[in-house]
Amino acid sequence: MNNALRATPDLRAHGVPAAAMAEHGADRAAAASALPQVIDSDFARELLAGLARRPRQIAAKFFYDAAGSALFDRICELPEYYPTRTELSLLGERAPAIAACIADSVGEIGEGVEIVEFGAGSSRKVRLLLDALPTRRFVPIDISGEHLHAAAEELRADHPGLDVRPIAADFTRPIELPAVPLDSKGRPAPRVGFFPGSSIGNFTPAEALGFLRQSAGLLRGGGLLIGVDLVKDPAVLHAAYNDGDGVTAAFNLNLLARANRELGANFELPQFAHYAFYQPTLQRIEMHLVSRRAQQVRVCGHVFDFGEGESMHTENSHKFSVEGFRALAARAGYVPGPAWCDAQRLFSIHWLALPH
Ligand code: AVI
Repeated sequence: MNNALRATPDLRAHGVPAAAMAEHGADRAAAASALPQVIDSDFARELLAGLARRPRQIAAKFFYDAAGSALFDRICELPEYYPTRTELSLLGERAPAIAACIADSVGEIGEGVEIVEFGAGSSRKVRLLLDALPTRRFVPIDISGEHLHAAAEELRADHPGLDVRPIAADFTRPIELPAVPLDSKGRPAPRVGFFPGSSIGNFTPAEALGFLRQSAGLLRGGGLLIGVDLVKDPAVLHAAYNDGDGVTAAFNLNLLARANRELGANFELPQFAHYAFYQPTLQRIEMHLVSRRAQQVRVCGHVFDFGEGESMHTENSHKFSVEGFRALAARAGYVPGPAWCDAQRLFSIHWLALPH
């Protein structure tokens, strides 16, 4: 079998790069009825392109439909997955110092800052910040609209005076924020970005730099508070992405389940294995879905052959040194401020300032 995309109506029309298709033949009969509307979604376009590419790859942002977001929330509770609890306790313990540092850095807080959270999810961590930093408006941005709006409702109920303006969007693309609120004297609220969870690690280094540059443009005069996972014993990293309950495996496989649900694909989930390992030369965890046998899969009318052992690369999770991350932030135009770490140096939280 030649691991090829074989049914090819006109993938170019659906955003699949010509280079990715060049080596593939067409099966027009299968394609005739194969253009459901869902093919216009980003997920459909990127999955088709990713399946046609070698090595096969898809952006990690597609994990987060409602089911994937719920699985990720379960990952965050796992004993092996140290990042969430470590960052939460760091934030809890250091919130007064962090808030004082931010207040000092942005100058006049006036009637409160505006917090913009990138990839807000359940907005659990920002609550610790809201308790410590006078805030008049909170703008959570997340790709998973359902999850986002539910979390926004809960936050409104708990913080009646807070203006909560959720934006369901992919923040890796250019994004427009509502105009900064003005206080009674007409002064703009300082804008504070919040990007916890080390989601920056899910970008390639070039994408991470691109995100930091783009966010610096949005946050001028304020700054960014960002959670960054640290390099450490590979055994600790390995366990965090290979939990005993198989929740991370379910999270990874949900990508295929999502394709079945949304795109009418026919991935047989038991025929794919979750595979996650630490790649020390690139300082990152890689997650893959590995075909357990030779098999064919149909997605939006296109047939893909998987060889036994062939992988689809689904996620990178880069780990950083404190100094390495500060250097990256400085390249993007930030002025790195303090970094707070837990006693075991598992995780770090950085304040990156943006003077006017
Ligand atoms: C969201 N992101 C920072 C998580 C991580 O650790 O890279 C996603 C994740 N993947 C597997 N487990 C958690």
